[in-house]
Amino acid sequence: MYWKGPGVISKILPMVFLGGLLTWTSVASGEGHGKAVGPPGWAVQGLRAAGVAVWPWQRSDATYEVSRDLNPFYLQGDFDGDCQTDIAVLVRRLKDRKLGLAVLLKRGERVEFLGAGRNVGNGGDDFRWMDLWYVYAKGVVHQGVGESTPPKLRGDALLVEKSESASGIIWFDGIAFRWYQQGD
Ligand SMILES: [Ca+2]
Repeated sequence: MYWKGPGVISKILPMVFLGGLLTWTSVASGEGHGKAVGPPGWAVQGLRAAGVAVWPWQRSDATYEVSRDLNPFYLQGDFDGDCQTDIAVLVRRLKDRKLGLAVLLKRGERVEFLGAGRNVGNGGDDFRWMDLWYVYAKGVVHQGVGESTPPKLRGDALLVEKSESASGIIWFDGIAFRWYQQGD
């Protein structure tokens, strides 16, 4: 009475299998919903070397994982001003889920973590407040809310924002990334 017969199972199993296969192939090929779900190929190696799992199945030996909680979850620009494209990727530190950015410079040879457990000015060490971010193209930075002099950008910067609330510019001074408060 409890045995529904092989007919049902033989119909369900292939559907489950096929569904799983389709999901896996669309993730692996980066074509889910018509947009890339992974950073560009050149960045993946640098991220992994810095302990960032790009895909969930890489977590076992990773300190961070790529977060896809914001759209976009990575931005490209020339953040150190050397005329090579760099990339900033949204990441989480696995042990405490603190959100931040991994910035890859020099084609991934140098990786800087901002947030995700590392303090960056008023941004703190957890960027979970951030709901908007974009590239602030190299140019003039206007006076923010504080007294401090706006930075002279040597490359592109990142503008990180809690919409209709606080925002800051994260810029590279030649040695390290720094925070400049824009609005609050
Ligand atoms: Ca660069």
